[in-house]
Amino acid sequence: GSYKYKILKKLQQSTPSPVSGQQLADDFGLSRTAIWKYIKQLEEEGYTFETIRKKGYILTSQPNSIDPAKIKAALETTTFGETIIFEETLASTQPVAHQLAQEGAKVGTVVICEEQTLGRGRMQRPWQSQKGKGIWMSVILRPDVPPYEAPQFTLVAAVAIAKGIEDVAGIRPQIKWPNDLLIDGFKITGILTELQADPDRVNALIMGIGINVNHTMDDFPEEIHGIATSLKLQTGREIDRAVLIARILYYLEYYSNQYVKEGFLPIKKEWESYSCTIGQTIKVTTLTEVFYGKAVAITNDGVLKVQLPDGETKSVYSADIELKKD
Ligand code: BTX
Repeated sequence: GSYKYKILKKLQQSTPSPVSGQQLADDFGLSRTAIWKYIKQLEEEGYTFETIRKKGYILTSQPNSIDPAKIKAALETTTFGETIIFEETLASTQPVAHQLAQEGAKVGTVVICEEQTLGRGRMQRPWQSQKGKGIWMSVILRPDVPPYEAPQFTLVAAVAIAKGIEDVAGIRPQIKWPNDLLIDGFKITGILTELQADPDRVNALIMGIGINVNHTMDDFPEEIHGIATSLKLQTGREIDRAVLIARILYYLEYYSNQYVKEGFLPIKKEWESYSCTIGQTIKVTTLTEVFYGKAVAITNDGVLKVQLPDGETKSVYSADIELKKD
């Protein structure tokens, strides 16, 4: 099976140019007949090829599946995505990833499914995860950082996802502190960072990522019309989820490594370039209070600074914020 996806990767990389059967045969030390058989197998999985006489095969379309082998064919990481646990339906990918992390799963292990029946956001709020439409995944990180730095990884993930979306969908999302990606003010992505830690050491971060990819408005339940949007609604085209997943894993690996080596500062600059929060008047809801103010900055630790009407500045570590549209 692995030759099949190596051949696929070659064809993906050369699109829209053809690759000859002979070339593929030479590259992998296979016969041309073997190559032809793999192409037929890929066609059965829903890939389509144009065959040009004497020139070879051009990949013309791909099924929009999140088959682990297809994700792997698109991966450009060192370790992230090496292990991918795929299920058609899960209540939520988070508890599965928690369990695996406890059992010692490696950094970069991914749990992903086509549909979540009990997807959740922060504070047990529901996360709508329609079958086949989005990316519902949890990634296990094991950064060597103290637990109090964990919340910054939500910002790291936000940057990684924003970059991945920008590369693959050609559209630039905005980051709303701390854990939402928006396009045009509508929510495209939610991030849920959960922690397994000792008092002084992070054992695992379970990074839950939900991205609305190929939804039409009808695919969303009524209660989030007016809140949610999808990449397809925003770009007018179907986005290949496997390619987007691979790209996000690439950036997640890159930026989480960079965080551990260089700290938050270089990532903070990226974060700021995507931010739609700083400079805005916002409503802040924490567990204990609600107040209004102006978001003035994030600190080098990822803490949001909010200036109140009386001039006092507050540090916000964790909250829901609403951008005031006026
Ligand atoms: P959050 O608490 O910031 O956002 C949850 C809120 O977002 C809901 O109350 C609702 O208003 C709105 N909402 C629900 N579903 C959607 C949607 N599909 N698109 C846009 N808005 C929506 C955000 O929490 C964190 C979400 C993480 C989801 C991932 S998916 C993989 C992993 N598994 C799992 O159960 N959760 C994470």
